[in-house]
This record gives sequence, structure tokens and C-alpha cells, in this order.
Amino acid sequence: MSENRYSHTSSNRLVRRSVALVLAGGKGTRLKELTNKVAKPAVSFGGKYRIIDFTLSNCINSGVRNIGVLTQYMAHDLIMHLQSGWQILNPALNERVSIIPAQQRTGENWYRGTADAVYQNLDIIDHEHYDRVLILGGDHIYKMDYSRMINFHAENDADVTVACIRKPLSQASSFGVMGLDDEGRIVDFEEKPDHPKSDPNNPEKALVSMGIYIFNMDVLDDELRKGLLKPGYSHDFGHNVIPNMLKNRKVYGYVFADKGHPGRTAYWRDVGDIDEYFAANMDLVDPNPELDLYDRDWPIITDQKQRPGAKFVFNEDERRGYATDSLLSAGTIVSGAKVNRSLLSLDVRVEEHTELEQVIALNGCSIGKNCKIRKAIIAENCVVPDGTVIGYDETEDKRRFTVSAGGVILVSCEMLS
Ligand code: ADQ
Ligand code: ADP
Repeated sequence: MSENRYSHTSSNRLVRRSVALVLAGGKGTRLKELTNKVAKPAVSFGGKYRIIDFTLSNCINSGVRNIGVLTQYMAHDLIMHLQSGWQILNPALNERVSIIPAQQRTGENWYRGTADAVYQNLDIIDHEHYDRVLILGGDHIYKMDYSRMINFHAENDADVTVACIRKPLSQASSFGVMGLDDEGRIVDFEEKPDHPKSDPNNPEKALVSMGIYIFNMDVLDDELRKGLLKPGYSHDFGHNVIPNMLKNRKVYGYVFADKGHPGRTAYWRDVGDIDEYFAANMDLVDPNPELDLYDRDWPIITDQKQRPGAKFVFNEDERRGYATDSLLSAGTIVSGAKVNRSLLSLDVRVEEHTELEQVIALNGCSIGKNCKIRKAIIAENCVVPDGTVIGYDETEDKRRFTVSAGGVILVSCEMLS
């Protein structure tokens, strides 16, 4: 396969004839209280962002600019976010972020799974304009140039291409696990297996699906319609559609690798549960994060709020009023407090003599005086009373709050009263 088989123009055309559908309707129950009232893709991330901003920014930066977002559960905040922050494309050029709510277009059922979500909206896709559909999850943190995957798909003349990445074998049961032949074709695929098979090139790793698919339009149409006739079908890409296609279709695996180091995997995280969500946020407060948010060639776009910059008020007696190794969003005030390795979202207030260590405080939290908080996520708009201590007494934390397997404490507003 030669690098230059597609000229710049034809490669551009391949991308322009691809439409993206972002799956943003799952329940996301493993994020516990964070997704009680908010769909996972709309959960705050990295201070000022929402999780879905990463996927949508990737689309725009890759040149895939007709994007449909499929929503279902708890869609209100997600829709508000998309309406206020993401109506930035020009429909006159056939570029837009469309919000596509579940609406029973094909019968009595709400979406029964990821494949059904796509199936029920097939008639919305403009078949004249598009040859391929790029199907994306709305809950991953990464930067990826989808145009490279689209070129790979076209060069191989594939029916479907699934993006994949190497993950430690110990984590592989949470994903679809695949095996590739020498040509890059997927020869086996098992959704969330109890005993995942390792990558032959690296016995400690498995090749897992990133839940990103490129389908040729006609193949998608045909496969989803056929699926309806099968008994016991659970309408899911990972469980049914992909495994069922391996025999009769050309199904390729696209390995998401680091450009500078072809064998090495690039940054990608599925923020499925509290520990992953916390770890992905903490990755960003590293002095040199793997995921570069300052890259002007690949901006991560979000809904910008009109607020002043973060403010630090210094307390002379305590010599405090600062934040280190932290990300603070607009409207935040740190007043005589000490903040380290933390992410403070929009409009967060932290009062005197308080110490925060590895804390994710979501929009509008107000943290009182003399608090000591460690390794915690504080839900939106919580008022944390003066003198609150969290993260220093395991038994007490477990009694009052939700504590993850990895020891991250999730604090919702009602737990504080
Ligand atoms: P999961 O992430 O577990 O595995 P799933 O829960 O089905 O798969 O969610 C995939 C995406 O679809 C999420 O963004 C979710 O919000 C959305 N979604 C789920 N149900 C939906 C519905 N009814 N309507 C609209 N959107 C819905 C998948 C693959 C694995 C792969 C992982 C990678 O099945 O093979 O390894 O993604 O994260
Ligand atoms: P850089 O600017 O150094 O290329 P980025 O943060 O933009 O880094 O991207 C992270 C890594 O992922 C990079 O090495 C990049 O080449 C790689 N990458 C991005 N898109 C793709 C892709 N579609 N396929 C494979 N690797 C990719």
C-alpha cells in the first residue's frame, strides 16, 4: 500500500463524502451520580470541556463536517451544550452539527442498542452526498485524525473498518477484542470477553476496539436491515454487527498508532467509569501531558462562557492563595486557599485556609473555609460547608459518599447535607 496512492484532492474528497454519527445516548451508569441527570457525553471534563467536545473537535479538525449526534437518555444538558457551543459550522456548505433525538422513526421501539440507534436514522442521512458513515462514541478522550482512517478504509477497499488500539490484557474484558491477519483484516472479534486473547506481537497486550467504525453506506444499510430479521439480535455493533460480518465482508482493523513511533499506541481513553474518568482528568494536570490541549493545529472546541479569567486572592498570614499543577476555568476564584493537582471548572469558588489535592470540582461548586479535600470529584453546584474533610478517613468517606474501587470519592450535593 503506497503512502501517496491518493492525491491530496482525492483524499479530501473521500473525507468530504463521509458523514459522522456520534452515539451519545447510552446510560453511562458506571459514572454513578455524575450521570444521574446528565448523559455521559455531556459530563464536564478537563475543567472547561464536556466529554463529547473531543470527538466533535476531532471531526471538525479532520474535515468531517456533517455530524449527527444521536441522543437518547438524559439529553437535556447535552442538547443545551450542542446548541450554545456547537452551532459553529455553515449549513450552506453542508456542514453542521445536527442534534438527532430518539424519535421512533421506524416503529414502536426506542433505541435498542448502538446499531439500532443508527438504523432508526438511516433515512435522515443524505445518501446522495455520502459514500461512507463514520460511527463514533461520544465518550472518549483523544485526538485522532479520522481522515487517515478514511484513507486506510478506501485504500483497502474495505466494507467496514474498526479502529483499534493496544491495551493491557488485564483491562481488555471491558472492550471488544480482536485479532488481525497480516493484511490487517479482522479474523476474530469478541465483545467484552471474560478471557481476552492477547496480541501475538505482545503477549501482555490485547488489540481492543475503540468503538469507532467506518461503513460503506450500502453495506451499513444492508447489514442493519438484515439484522432485524435475526432472532436474539441485541442491535449492537460490538455484540452482533461486527462479529456477524467477519465471514462475508471485508472487515479491517485500523491500528491507532503514534505517528512518530509506529509501533506505539497513541493517547485514547474510554472514560467509562469513575476511576477512568478521574485518571484521564489527572493526566491533564501532569506537567507534560500526553494529550496536548495547547496544540493550535488541533484545537479542542467547547462552549465558551463569558466570564473573567481565574483569580487568586493571596492571604498574607497563611501565605496562600495559589494553585499548582492545576487547570482552572473562567470565573474561578481561589481565595487564600491551596490547590494542587486539581481541575476547577467554570465559576468554582475556594475559600480561605482550604486545601485541595487531586480534586475535580465541577461547574459552580463553592468550597467553604478550612476544608481539606483529597482525591475527590465534587458534582456541579455543590456547596461544601466550612470545615469539611474528605479523603482522610476511609470509613467515614464510605459512609457518606460513593467511593470507587480505585478510592476516588464522588461527592454529590445531597450527600453533603
Ligand atoms: P461500550 O462503550 O460498552 O463498548 P456501549 O455502551 O454500547 O458500548 O456504548 C457505545 C457508545 O454508544 C457510547 O457513546 C454510548 O453513549 C452510546 N450508546 C449506547 N447505547 C445507545 C443508544 N441506545 N442510543 C444512542 N447511543 C447509545 C463499545 C464497543 C466495544 C468497544 C468500546 C470502546 O461495543 O467493542 O471496545 O465501545 O469504548
Ligand atoms: P502530534 O502533534 O505530535 O502529531 P497529537 O497530539 O496531534 O500529536 O496526536 C497524538 C498522536 O496520535 C500523534 O503522534 C499522531 O500522529 C497520532 N495520530 C493522530 N491521528 C492518527 C490516526 N488517525 N491514526 C494514527 N495515528 C494518529
